[in-house]
Amino acid sequence: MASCCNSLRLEGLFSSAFRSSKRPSNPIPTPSSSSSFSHLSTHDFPLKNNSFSVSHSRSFTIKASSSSTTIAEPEGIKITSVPTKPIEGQKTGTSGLRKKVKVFMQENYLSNWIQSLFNSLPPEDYKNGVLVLGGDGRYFNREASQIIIKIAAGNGVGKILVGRDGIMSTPAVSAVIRKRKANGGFIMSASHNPGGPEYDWGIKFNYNSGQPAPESITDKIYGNTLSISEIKMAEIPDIDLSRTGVTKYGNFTVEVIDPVSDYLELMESVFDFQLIKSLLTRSDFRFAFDAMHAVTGAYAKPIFVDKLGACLDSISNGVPLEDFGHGHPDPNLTYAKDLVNTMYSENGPDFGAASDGDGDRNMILGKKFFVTPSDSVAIIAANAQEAIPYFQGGPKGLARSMPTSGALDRVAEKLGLTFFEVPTGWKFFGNLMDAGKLSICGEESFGTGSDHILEKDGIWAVLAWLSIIAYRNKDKKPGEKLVSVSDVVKQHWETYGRNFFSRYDYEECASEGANKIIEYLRDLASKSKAGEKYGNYVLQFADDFSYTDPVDGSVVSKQGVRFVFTDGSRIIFRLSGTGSAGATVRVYIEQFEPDASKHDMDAQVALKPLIDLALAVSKLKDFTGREKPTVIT
Ligand code: VG1
Ligand code: CO
Repeated sequence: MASCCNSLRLEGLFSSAFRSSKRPSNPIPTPSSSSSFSHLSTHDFPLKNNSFSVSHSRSFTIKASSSSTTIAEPEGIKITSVPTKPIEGQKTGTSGLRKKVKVFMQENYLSNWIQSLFNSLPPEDYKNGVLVLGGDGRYFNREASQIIIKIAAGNGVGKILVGRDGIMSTPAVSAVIRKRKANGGFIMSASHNPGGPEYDWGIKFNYNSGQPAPESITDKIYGNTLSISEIKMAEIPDIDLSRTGVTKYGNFTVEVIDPVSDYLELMESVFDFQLIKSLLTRSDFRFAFDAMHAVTGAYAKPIFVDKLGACLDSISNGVPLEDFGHGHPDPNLTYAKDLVNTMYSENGPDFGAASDGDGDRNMILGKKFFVTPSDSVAIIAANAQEAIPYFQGGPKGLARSMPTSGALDRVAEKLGLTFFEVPTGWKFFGNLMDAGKLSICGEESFGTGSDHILEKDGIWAVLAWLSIIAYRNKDKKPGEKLVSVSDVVKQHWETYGRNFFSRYDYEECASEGANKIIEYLRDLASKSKAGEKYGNYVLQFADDFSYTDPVDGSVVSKQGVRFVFTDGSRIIFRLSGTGSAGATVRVYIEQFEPDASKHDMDAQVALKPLIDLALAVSKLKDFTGREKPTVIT
């Protein structure tokens, strides 16, 4: 046992790993001893209603009306045509379709969307093909898994690979699609949005290189939801997802797979696990990971503890729960408060990290130190070649979403790398990666990743940071002062300057006021002229960001109104595309500071004049009636 474990008992506010949950019912077990059952026939398939299957009487979202007709019986599977009608509002946002659980539970709501997706894909992309199905363990995933499996079978899919208990993180789904050469995959998650009967559910579709479906597909799906008239359902029993193994029904196969192994294998090929282990097992280094009762609970123990030698106590909230233990699985300073308190306490750990609902976001903290995500991606890019074997030959290109700070731009410039600025949402990075133009990218919203898969990847970001810290300390003897997270960040600022950055979120505003703000700013931007004075700032340009994809030439517009000043400072406004109720206004504020003597300032203090300017220019209080933001990052 690693010596660190003796010193790693975290007290006080830090909740210990695998503690009894605030909501102990239906915990979804972490991967452990699973028995395999192969080639069970329909007859010996366990039809009993165990905790992960759904009784037919609870399959309420499928309207099996008396007018259903049998449309085919290929080799023993009966496929039924279930009549349905279009449902309004099934347009996907920044990342998949997200609504309240109650909306998804309405008759045929989920089924209509899934069938519309099959109606949107060329048949050769799924007929007799392989699809992947995973999710973050949230409420309604069990029912949804069974519905998706039946509609996939009904549409002629050959095989579906499902994570045990329906669990698979977004990055792991992307990894499995790529490794198993699947045609695509579904992710049952509303990501960082809260879960439970009163909260959110969501569905995302990733395509054949594991990337989030581009707008060309999601627009087609939306179009088809407006004209749908039938759902093709296979009449097969509910699948027991609690055990790995293969089940066949005629030409259709369901394989329940371990959600961790393919992903772990990929991580071992990207990083030097021995190097990371040498850090995590040091007695003078303490690590803390908060899985927020979300999907990385299933990954944290096998990866950080079993493989890399971290202590079990270093994992908190490590069991995925249907309602995330009443939490909001968003790893930021507001919603990951327990971890933040631990990291800022006297004698806190040296390194802290958290991940979101579906495991694609990350927050990185040092001892009493928060790494802003815009800095995080820049620092990973600057250190990748020396600390991470996957980047041995150097990264190919770098990219960030438009509102993310320009810290990464400076690294690209110094390293002589191609650089891209794309709209908010990971789907815009995929084409660049597929075309071999991009290696490392990130968003200010706690998303960081590389072309090892085509999704942002929370655990990857944590391993990247651990690699950097481990590399910097590899020759340090016990007792010698270690290079800390804050040392790495401060050295980076010394070299590149500091891009102060903050984001203000005004959640659940009335849609009307929120829309008006954006209309007002769009108008203001279109009328503004270079050289105009905004307080002490001089305008360089203002616009509503639009983007032409350099690979396929597709154009997206209205991606955020930005005011860029002559000193490089920016204020940016956009509406969230991931909410399920009302509207969230996001205000992004950035200012570059080359002077190292000012780098230690608190971001809120350094940015105060610019924040005040942003609020005044947008008349935010007047339009929303809000005095204060709900979340400050
Ligand atoms: C937010 C973030 C965006 C991120 C998206 C999905 O979108 O700003 O950067 O890609 O969430 O992340 P919006 O439209 O609400 O600003 V996740 O982890 O929720 O899939
Ligand atoms: Co997410």
